Amino acid sequence: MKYDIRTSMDLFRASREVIPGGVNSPVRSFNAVGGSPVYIAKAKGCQIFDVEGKIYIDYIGSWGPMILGHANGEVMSAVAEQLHNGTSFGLPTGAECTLAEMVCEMVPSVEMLRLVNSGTEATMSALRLARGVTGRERVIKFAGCYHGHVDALLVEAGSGAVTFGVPNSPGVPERLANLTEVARFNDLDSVEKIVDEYSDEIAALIVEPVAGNMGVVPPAEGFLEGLRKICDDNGIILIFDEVMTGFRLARGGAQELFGVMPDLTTMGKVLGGGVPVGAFGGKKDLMTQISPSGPVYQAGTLSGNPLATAAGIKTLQMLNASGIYETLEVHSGELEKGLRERASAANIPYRINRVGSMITLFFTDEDVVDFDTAKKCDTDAFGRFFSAMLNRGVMLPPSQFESWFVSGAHAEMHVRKTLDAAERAFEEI
Ligand code: KE4
Repeated sequence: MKYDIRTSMDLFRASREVIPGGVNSPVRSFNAVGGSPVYIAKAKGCQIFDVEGKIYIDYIGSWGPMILGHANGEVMSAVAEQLHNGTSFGLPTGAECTLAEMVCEMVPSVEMLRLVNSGTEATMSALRLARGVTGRERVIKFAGCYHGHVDALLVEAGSGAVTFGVPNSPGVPERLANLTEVARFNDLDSVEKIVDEYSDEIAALIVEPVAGNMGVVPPAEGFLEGLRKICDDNGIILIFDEVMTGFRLARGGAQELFGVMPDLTTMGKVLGGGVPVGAFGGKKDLMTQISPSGPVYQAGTLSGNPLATAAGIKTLQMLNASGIYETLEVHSGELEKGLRERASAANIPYRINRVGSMITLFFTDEDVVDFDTAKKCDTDAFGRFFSAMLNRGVMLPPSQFESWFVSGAHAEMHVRKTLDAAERAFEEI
């Protein structure tokens, strides 16, 4: 095997010649935190190894999929076994049916689903379905929520869009953007106002039930229940975007945790165990409107491909078999508690929002409850903290507006090492 001895800087220089910004997804560029990206050679458990041999405790977790940790032995064996039997056929396989049956058993509101290849495809397809079945065109989203780079949803979007200051991306036709109404997360009045104005024109309301793309922002008491009622009263399709929360916050995702059932759910990340996958699902009367059983067209060459279904089935089997959610809660709680203690001791203005194994440390002295309060954070302070942690072998997501992810592979000692690094980093910044 040709051994690549190039450093991260060498690779970044070369990549920028042939890939926009040198990366295949903007948040990987480290633009938001300064410096240049670290190129990864391999990963195992909760650790990642860069091309120069440096080792980091990883809280990116591929932005969510790696809930079991990197290169989990059983998942890798399942994928390896499938590799020898072929990677894609363009014809149906039994594994697609098995994975769909597992999802329907785990996610309370899902009776039927379609597999796709990314979270973006899932939300794009769910939106088209909602518009197709209602005959309406407008959609409601929330400022700071990110649902992939779907044209209609790149309006006041979170994650990389806000990190790079393009929450409303060029290239999205104004006529299309004008069909997207933007409400304020945790503010039911802001939704009521839009519905009062456009009620019978609104096809769908899409929300991250726990926002993860402005940093972690939990739903306020009654918020999700309020959205459910508004949608019921106005014939609006309620879409929970659980691409990040699905299978992570509970077996059945946020809808199980908070007990509020959407009409459609979008999924991804954990569902593929790190192999590209997405899915959208819901009640049969909606999903049967999807081609070929219904008129709403949706398709994909690699949808439900054997590698993704092999990884997904094994991942979900392991999530169902283990007490991982209890372990995640213990270690994530220890991380939160330790960060609070150390940030307070260093007199750092901070807030921490956490739901299960999704956590964000905000550099601010104001509670973060929506996009406006999230944007008040001191992103320069976050950048300094990020670098100080990186230098001490801890890889945080390179943006203030992201969730950290704890995995089942993060043990007590990794949390302790992280907190030791944080103690010194708080002093340094
Ligand atoms: P993908 O198309 O990136 O697979 O999924 C889009 C998506 C949809 N919905 C939610 C709630 C999401 O969080 C995402 C993608 N999340 C970001 C991280 N915040 C992906 C990281 C990236 O863009 O590189």
